[in-house]
Amino acid sequence: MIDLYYWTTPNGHKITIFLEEAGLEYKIVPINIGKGEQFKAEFLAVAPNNRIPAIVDHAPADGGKPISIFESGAILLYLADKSGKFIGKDLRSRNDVLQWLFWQMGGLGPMAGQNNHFSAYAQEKLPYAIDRYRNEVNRLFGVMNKRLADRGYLGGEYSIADMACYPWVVPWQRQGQNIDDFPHRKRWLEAIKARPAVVKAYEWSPKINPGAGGIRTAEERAILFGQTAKSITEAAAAKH
Ligand SMILES: N[C@@H](CCC(=O)N[C@@H](CS)C(=O)NCC(=O)O)C(=O)O
Repeated sequence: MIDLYYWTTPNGHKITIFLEEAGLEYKIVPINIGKGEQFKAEFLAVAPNNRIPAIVDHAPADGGKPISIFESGAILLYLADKSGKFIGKDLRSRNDVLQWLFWQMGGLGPMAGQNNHFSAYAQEKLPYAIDRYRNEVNRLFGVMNKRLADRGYLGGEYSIADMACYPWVVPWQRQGQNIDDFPHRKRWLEAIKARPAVVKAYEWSPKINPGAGGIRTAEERAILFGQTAKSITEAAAAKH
């Protein structure tokens, strides 16, 4: 049994997609990041970066005590190795999957996150920041489209690299992009969207976070966008 510390965001969807695809048994532990639950001591013990997702595996392969993991890329890699699924089995295909997984973690995810922040969430609309991140996301979409021109999925076969990227491509409109400019990517998006496990993974959203629609209130913005090192020390102090 795996505990998944989850909220209904792209990084959360990556892991429900994997768990559904692999048919692993899991329990959702909701962490409402708009309410500040990512600062609770129990969660910080598992995820010291105060970000979802995180997991606890109660039956690790070495038969030892439960293992906790934070960072979605590390979680996907751990689960792929645990189940022997969705990661290339030979040196070259595994290498392909890992390159595109890390490309998502270091490029697409952070850039799309900043794009969203400056275009949708920032109260002050800064044209330089908006253009900078929208253009960078556009470049990354182009890189991915080219990669998909002559293969079905990023690593060849469907893998954790696709599961990591998919939730960040779904909101392409919100990212200020036109999917029709990226036909190979559009075909890839539709193929993944139609997978029964992906449909099931996204069904958690309305159950866990009914009426989800991003960060709406000043209180939510203060919790999410006003963080400094103090946020963690204050959370730790509040525990005692
Ligand atoms: N690099 C991290 C990023 C995780 C992340 O940014 N999670 C967001 C939700 S998508 C979060 O928990 N935000 C809470 C906060 O900002 O306090 C990963 O891939 O796991």
